[in-house]
Amino acid sequence: MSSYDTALSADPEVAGLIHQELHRQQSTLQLIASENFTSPAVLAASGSVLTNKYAEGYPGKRYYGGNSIIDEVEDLARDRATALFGADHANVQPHAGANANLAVYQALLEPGATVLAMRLDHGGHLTHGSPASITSKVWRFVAYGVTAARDDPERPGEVIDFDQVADLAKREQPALIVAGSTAYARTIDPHPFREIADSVGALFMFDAAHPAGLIAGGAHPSPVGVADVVTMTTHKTLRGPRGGAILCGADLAKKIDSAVFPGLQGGPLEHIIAAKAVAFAEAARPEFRHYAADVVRNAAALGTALAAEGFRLVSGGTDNHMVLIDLRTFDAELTGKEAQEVLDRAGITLNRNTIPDDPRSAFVTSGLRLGTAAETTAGMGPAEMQVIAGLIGRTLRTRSDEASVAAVRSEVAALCAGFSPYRDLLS
Ligand code: DSN
Repeated sequence: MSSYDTALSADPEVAGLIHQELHRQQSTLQLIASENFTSPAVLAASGSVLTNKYAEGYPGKRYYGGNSIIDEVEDLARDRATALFGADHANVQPHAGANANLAVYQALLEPGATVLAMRLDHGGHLTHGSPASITSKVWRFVAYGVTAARDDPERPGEVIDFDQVADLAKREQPALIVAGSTAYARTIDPHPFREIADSVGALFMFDAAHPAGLIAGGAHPSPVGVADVVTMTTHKTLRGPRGGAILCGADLAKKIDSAVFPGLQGGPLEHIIAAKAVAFAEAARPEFRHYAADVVRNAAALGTALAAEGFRLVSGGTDNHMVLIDLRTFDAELTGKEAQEVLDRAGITLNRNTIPDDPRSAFVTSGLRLGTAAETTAGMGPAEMQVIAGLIGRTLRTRSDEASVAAVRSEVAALCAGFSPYRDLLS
C-alpha cells in the first residue's frame, strides 16, 4: 500500500471515490482540451502541509506570523515563473484563470470602462464579458469574432478578424483589448493586437490560459513583453496544479498584486503555489520543449484523422493542442450534446462546444472540442491519434447500438492500459 493509500484509509468513503476517479482517468481517454495529468511531484506538493498555513499578503508583507518558509515557497514560485516566461513580475496567487482575469480588470479599469474581447460563441471565455459573468456587469464589453468560414482549403476562414478588431477599437475606444480564447485552434499572434491597442491608446491583456504550456515550451509565440499583462491557468497545457497566474511589467506589479489581494481573494493557497513552483521548474526543462512540440504534432494528427472520418475542422485545422470539429458534415442530425454523451459511454471524454455562428444553443451545440495535452503526457503519439479518431467515428456512426459502444469502451480501456501516467499510484 502506498503512503497515499495509507493516509486515505482513514476515510474509506473519500478514498474509494478518489480511487474510482483515478481508475476513470486511467482507463478512459482524456481529451478535454483544458485538462492534463500533473506529475506525481505536483500532486505531492498539492497535498502537502502547506495547506495549513494562513499567509494573507505577499512575501515579506504578511498579516500573520510564521510565514518565513511560506515566503520562500512563494518567492520560489514567482522567481521560477518570471524566469520561465521572461517576465518582470509574477503573481502566483490567483486561484483560477477566471480570478486572474478579474484581478487584471480590477487593477487596470474603472467600473464601466469599455473592453474589447472575443465573442463567447466564437471561442471567447466567460470572463471575456459573457452576460452570465460578473465581468459584463462591471465593465462594458464589446465583442470581436472570427471571419466567416470559406469553402477554400487554402484560406478556410474562421480566424480572428483583425479588420473587425481594428474597426471596433477605433469606434469604441476601449480602455483594454483582450486576446485569448477557450475554443480557437489557431496560433494567436500578439503583435497585431498590440498594434491595434497602441493605435487607440488601449492597454492589452493576453489571456494565455490554454497555450501557456505551448508558450513555455517554445511551440507558440510568447505574448510576454508584447502585452501589458498576461494571464494564464497553470493546469492546462502547462501541466501544473489547478490555478492561475499573472505576469506583468514592473510598472504594473503593485496594482496587479493589490487587485489579487486584498482586492479579490483572501488567503493564498500556498500548497498550490508550491505545486505551481514544481510545474514551472518542470516546464523549464528541455524535455518540456519536446512535450509542447508533441502536443501540437498530436493535435495535427488527430485533426487530419478526424477530417478523414468526415468531420469538418473549424478553421480547417489546428496549430495548437486542440481540435474543434463541426459535426454537421458527419451527420446533420447529430448534436454536440448527444455526441458527448455517447462518447462518454464509450470511454472517450471530451466536451461539446459551439462552433462559430452555431445555429444550436450553447447547451446543445453543433461541435466538439478535443485536446491532446493529457494523452501526450501519457505518452501517446500520432499512431494513437489515428486510432482515437477511428474509435470516435465508429462510436458516433453506431451510436444507437449499445453493444457497439460497449465494444469501443473495451478497446479504449485496452489502449489506455498501455499509457498510464499514474502506474505507481495504482500499485
Ligand atoms: N473551463 C475552461 C476550458 O475548458 O477551457 C475555461 O474556463
